[in-house]
Amino acid sequence: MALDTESFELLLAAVQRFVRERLVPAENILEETDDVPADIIEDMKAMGLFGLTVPEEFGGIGLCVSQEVQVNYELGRTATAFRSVFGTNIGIGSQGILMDGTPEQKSDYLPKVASGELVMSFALTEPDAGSDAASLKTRAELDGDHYVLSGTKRFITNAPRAGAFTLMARTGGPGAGGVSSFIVPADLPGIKLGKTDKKMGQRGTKTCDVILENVRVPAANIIGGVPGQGFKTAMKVLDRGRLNISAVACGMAQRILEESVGYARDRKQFGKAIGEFQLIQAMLADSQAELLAGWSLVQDVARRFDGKPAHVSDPDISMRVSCAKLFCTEMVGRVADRGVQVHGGAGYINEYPVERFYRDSRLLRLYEGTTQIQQIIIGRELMRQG
Ligand code: COS
Repeated sequence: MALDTESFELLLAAVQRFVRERLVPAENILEETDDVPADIIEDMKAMGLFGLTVPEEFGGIGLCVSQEVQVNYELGRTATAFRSVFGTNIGIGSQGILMDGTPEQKSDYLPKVASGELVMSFALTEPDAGSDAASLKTRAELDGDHYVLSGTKRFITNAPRAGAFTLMARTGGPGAGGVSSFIVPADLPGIKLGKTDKKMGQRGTKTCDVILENVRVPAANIIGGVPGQGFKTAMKVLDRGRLNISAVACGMAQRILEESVGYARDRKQFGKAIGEFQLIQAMLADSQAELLAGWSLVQDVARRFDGKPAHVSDPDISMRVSCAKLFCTEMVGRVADRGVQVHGGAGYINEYPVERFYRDSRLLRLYEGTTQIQQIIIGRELMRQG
């Protein structure tokens, strides 16, 4: 599955223009209102951004992973909250249905996802199950042809905007084998949302608890129809999600670098532009080199991803995804830190975009698996391969 090259080039150019002309100028509004303006969301729907990765047969654009990472690179060049409006839809919110869903689940949900009519979000994390995702406690008890779900999901991105969740709950015994993934419509009786989290950065991205109290979900809503497969679905979804976070990290690093070079050209000290000093150039050079290394890695892993069927997982590719997530998200942390340093005191003032990117980038090392979880995945696979 991929969009033909000519159409993709046009789409990418349109996304670049949209980021430059619509999103970058709205970054301050986002920061002040903690929300994405409604007219921007409408423009995103009109551009087809809600259906980027949904196959054409279900009304989407049908990008392959190599194309998706390029779009995410461009979106990384502005505030992350813009992407989060539709990012869960085309990413972790709906990929489970795409990868492992039954034909009925695909035809019921994916067209609505692609049009933006249905916003989906991914609900795995719980108060006591973060990195140790397989220990999740949300119960799903079979009762006739329904499951009754009770539990709390935490830090759920886009929950306040979601029409449905891809939600992991325990249908069986302890551990990964007891977990199933459900499609849970957000308006079912018994679902409540907690208050919106106040975060360090990524303002405009909405996250909150999702509390389930005896929520009756049809058994037919188990993704793929077979209980006990949900942890694997979640991990496969996260593999693709982590690669996309890596692409966002590279785009963000590119923007921070551009802001830093621009500042270094304009700002004069000791009688000349600070960019003429080699100590400033050294910081810019390190950022450029690391950014190019990260982006090459992302594109390589994306090509490997495209070389296999979407629903099949490959431990070697999962390991490489973790390398990309680890390297690129740590890399953007260093680039953001240097960006602030190049700006000097101005970099600590919120008039300059680097201040916001410094805060926004911090989350990339945490969500969709911390750096330490990526290290564990890489280390385990190295030991397995021998
Ligand atoms: N694709 C497909 N299947 C996978 C997989 C992948 N990428 N990773 C693991 N699995 C399978 C394993 O093969 C295993 O299957 P079997 O029981 O048939 O052998 C099963 O899933 C359990 O895997 P594992 O034993 O590795 O599970 P662990 O409990 O040890 O946990 C980690 C694995 C730590 C990697 C996992 O819990 C994780 O990624 N944690 C971070 C969670 C996260 O990213 N949270 C962010 C939430 S979204 S913002």
